Amino acid sequence: MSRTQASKASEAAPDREEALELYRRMLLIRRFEDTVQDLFLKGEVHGTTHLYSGQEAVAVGVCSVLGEHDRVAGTYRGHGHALALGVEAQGLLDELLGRATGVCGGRAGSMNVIDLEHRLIGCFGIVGGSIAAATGAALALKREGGVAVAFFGDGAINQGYFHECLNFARVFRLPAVYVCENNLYGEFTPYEQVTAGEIRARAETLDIPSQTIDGNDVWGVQTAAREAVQRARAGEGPCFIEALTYRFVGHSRSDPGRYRKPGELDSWRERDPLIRARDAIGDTEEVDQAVEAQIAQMIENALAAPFPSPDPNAREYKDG
Ligand SMILES: Cc1ncc(C[n+]2csc(CCOP(=O)(O)OP(=O)(O)O)c2C)c(N)n1
Repeated sequence: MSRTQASKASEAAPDREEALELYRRMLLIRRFEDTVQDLFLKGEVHGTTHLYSGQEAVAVGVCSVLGEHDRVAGTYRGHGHALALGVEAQGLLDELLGRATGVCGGRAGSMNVIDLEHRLIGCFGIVGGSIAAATGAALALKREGGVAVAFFGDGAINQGYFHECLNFARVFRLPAVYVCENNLYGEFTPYEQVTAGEIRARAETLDIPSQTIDGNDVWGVQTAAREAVQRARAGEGPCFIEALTYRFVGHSRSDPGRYRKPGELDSWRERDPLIRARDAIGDTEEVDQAVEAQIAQMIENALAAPFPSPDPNAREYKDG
């Protein structure tokens, strides 16, 4: 993989069917997140939530090139990673509402969803936890076949284990792809205020091929991810991708994001990954309507689902 400094936004969309599918996944994430925010404000979602709105092209582009043996570790902003992998949206919504029909029986909450059937080895509330988990998975996959992907934010690259894990992955040529979603902020702090040097340089110094890409261009992300995954599959070791993106909402819960510079949000909205995809595809009405209907039905189902039994010694947890 080449080490490019500037983003290489792809102009060419893939064939229409595939383009529509990528768009559908991004739209599902966007509407899912709007729904979660709404239900959170109504008191139906407990604890906290970190939404992914604005970053959809990163998860969708990367996950679109993964195969059945690959594994993914997401962050506490992980609803997007889960849906991009094909985790059932209904099961995920039920999970966030604490219902027994949720993908983890209603006990994981927003930050800690796991769905092994859909290759999601976990979402992690600990900043950078996904890096360690994916590196461990990559060690196993080196023998078994497959690639492990870690999604993490720009804040995670200042954690000690970022360096330990990437060094380990490079030394042992693990099939790992590290995807840093640089959305410009770590919680409420602009990343340049806490990060010395260039993000990509952290990987380059460990001799890990790296590139910075436009994270709001789903096809550009797909192209970069395909290259990185193929390289890892071929036994050539890990790659690092810095995807430049932006979250349209606050860090979590009801954060209105007042720390943003004036006009910043508007200028990123003009680069909305969904609008860009829609402009490239043309007519998306059928997909738009199908996703709206799916979401409306999901809300109804989720609110009607039962809560889990409060028994702390439930058998399934003892048996693992
Ligand atoms: C090890 C650790 N330290 C601190 C926190 C508190 N915390 C939660 S989110 C966050 C900001 C992380 O920012 P970034 O990695 O850029 O991800 P983003 O939220 O922008 O997606 C912090 C410091 C934590 N969860 N884990």
